[in-house]
Amino acid sequence: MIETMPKCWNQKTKPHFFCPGCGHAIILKQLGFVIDDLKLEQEVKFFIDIGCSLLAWNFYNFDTVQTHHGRTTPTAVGYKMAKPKKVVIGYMGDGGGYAIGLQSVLHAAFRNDPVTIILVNNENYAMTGGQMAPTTMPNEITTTTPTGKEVKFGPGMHGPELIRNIASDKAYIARTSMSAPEAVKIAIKKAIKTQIENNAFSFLEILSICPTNWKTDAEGSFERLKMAESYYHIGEIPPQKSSQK
Ligand SMILES: Cc1ncc(C[n+]2csc(CCOP(=O)(O)OP(=O)(O)O)c2C)c(N)n1
Ligand code: SF4
Repeated sequence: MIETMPKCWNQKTKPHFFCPGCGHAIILKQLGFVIDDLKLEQEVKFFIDIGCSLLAWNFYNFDTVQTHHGRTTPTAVGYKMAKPKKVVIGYMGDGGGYAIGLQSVLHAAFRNDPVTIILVNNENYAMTGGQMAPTTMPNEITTTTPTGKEVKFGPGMHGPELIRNIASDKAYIARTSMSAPEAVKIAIKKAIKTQIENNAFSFLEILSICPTNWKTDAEGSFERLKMAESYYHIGEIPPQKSSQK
């Protein structure tokens, strides 16, 4: 039988709080299926950021910890240090992970902390009204770049590629897109298995849509997502051959 909803999904809190068509909800559903498949409901501790990720605070039946903006990674890492047998997942937006919380993500990768970080890249600060984020692409329109992001603000940030440079070779670092939910599920499973089986860091960026701030309908959202998919490389980012970290 094909399951339509994860078993670890808290049914009492559905319909959820995300805007209609939001990518977060599609991604969180895939995460739920992975937790079911790996039978981790009792083992997992889920840490969420400020930003639209906070709307997941009651999404599942398992324990979820609400952290401050950009502080999800150190909170998750601290918990893992205290409870090494638990499976620890941090979930955040591109603002939370690549702007205010970047230093914590980099240190966790550098130390090879055995946690899984899932970062949803919708190219804007969604919860605060759609401002430019580090991942906003050149010429992309946001509320603070109404005529398109200018060259002086730099290119869109390639987070997984940056992290790969300092991460252990044992770490799993990848980017995927919510346009392919099955691929999202496979990548999340790989990331969590890296934590459990290799006792290593894992980082997954997922390209996503924000129809509310993008002011797009379903077709327009997926057209803009396609542009992100051609700007940002989709797939695993393997260790460089010369490196032995
Ligand atoms: C220390 C601090 N600075 C700024 C804010 C305001 N703030 C709340 S959410 C947010 C940005 C969220 O963007 P992102 O992390 O990309 O997540 P999204 O909402 O796009 O999913 C900001 C700047 C805050 N809550 N705390
Ligand atoms: S503002 Fe954007 S990211 Fe936030 S819930 Fe709505 S559609 Fe999703």
